[in-house]
Amino acid sequence: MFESLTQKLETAFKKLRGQGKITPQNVEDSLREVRRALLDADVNYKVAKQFIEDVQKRAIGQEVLSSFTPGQLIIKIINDEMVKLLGESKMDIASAQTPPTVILVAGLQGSGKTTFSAKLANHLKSKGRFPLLAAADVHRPAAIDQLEVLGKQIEVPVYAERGTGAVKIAKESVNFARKNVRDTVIIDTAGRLHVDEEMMKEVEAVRDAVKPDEILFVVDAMTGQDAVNAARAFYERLNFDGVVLTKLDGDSRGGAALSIRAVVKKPIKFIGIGEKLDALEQFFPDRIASRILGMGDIVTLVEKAQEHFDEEKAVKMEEKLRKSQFTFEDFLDQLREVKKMGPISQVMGMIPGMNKLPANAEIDERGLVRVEAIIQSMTAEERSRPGIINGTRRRRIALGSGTTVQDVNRLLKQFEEMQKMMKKLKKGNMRRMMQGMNFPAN
Ligand SMILES: Nc1nc2c(ncn2[C@@H]2O[C@H](COP(=O)(O)OP(=O)(O)O)[C@@H](O)[C@H]2O)c(=O)[nH]1
Ligand SMILES: [Mg+2]
Repeated sequence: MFESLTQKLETAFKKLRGQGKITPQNVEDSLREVRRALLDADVNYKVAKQFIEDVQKRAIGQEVLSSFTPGQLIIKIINDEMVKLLGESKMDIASAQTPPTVILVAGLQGSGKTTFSAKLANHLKSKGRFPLLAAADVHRPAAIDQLEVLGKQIEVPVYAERGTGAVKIAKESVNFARKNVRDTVIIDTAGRLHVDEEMMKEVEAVRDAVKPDEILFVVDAMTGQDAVNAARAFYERLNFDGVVLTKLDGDSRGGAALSIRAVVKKPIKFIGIGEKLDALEQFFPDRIASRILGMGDIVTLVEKAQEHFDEEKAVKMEEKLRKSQFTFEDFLDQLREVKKMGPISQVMGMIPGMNKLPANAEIDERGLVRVEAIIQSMTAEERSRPGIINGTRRRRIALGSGTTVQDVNRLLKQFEEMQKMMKKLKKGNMRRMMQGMNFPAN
């Protein structure tokens, strides 16, 4: 699913990763590549243009967060915008106040309507509902047979009547459902290879006859821009409620998925991911976005860091440092903030300034555990006035924390250096302070 788009986006992001700071220039450069990747994936050009503009606006506006690597931040922004583009949240299908709920399934020929109808029936059945399938595709004789075969497989009744029109079958199926206590009717209709007037009229007539609670438009994701055009045409005539994207298991380039919502302003509700009748998924925009980006981990990490890194606290901390009031107590606080976010090795790169550390500045979990142990072995007074920690106290602290006097000495020395360095810093500069907190593992 979306492999080539994912690959191209990765290339675009790689260039940003090396950069230290988000500037209008490097945002523009990388977004140009993102845009090209989207167009190659057959995303509607207007949609791609708007998308890039939105990302750009947010990226430039977020210079405060130059704390992350630009690559990580851009990926997060692109991810958020992609979720927005795909539609914010999943949507359930309508349910009629008085049963049966009537669902009309429309779309071009071969898009997967009949398969989807059966999949949906299967899905509803598994949720305890009693669906009925209605075979209202009367134009291809095999279509009714196909639905009957599928219905048998999932043990869902199929309403069919050979030699009649679609409107009559649809109406009768609703009556049949009422009499036979089926709570949901799924009406499978005929499609054509291309949007044509006769087909539209027929679907409209069916709609007017049964007044469906939900009209779902089925579209083959592999058809890219054609899918978008078909969606627009059906939308103008039918004002459908939701979209079903099929064949996402194939080598879909992703264009349809990314464009349809923006073009028709209707949610994608389901995706088909295979020919089998259980190959149906509810549509979750965030999952699809992270599949497209292939960067789920980074997005999660940036989110965690944004969540946990308390900007206000950091500013206060900086103030303290500049006044040399930063104590081991504060330091311990910081350490714990960092640890909340997850494995240190992953998280460090996302702490302001940490991403600038030289590659040989080793940080590992054990080193931090040791630092924490040392600080914990200090008395409250020692923590706030490290100056009083003489030789005897050092030995006691080493013993109490299961470390050596050298370890304690090293920590004290680094802490002192950090305080010195902080005095030289300009206001607002968090980076160096955090860098000062880089205590080597051993
Ligand atoms: N790989 C894959 N094939 C699908 C999917 N949905 C439908 N198909 C296949 O697409 C073809 C056309 O499906 P059909 O339901 O008959 O389309 P209809 O003409 O719109 O009713 C059939 O061969 C289906 O098995 C899907 O999600 N993935
Ligand atoms: Mg069909």
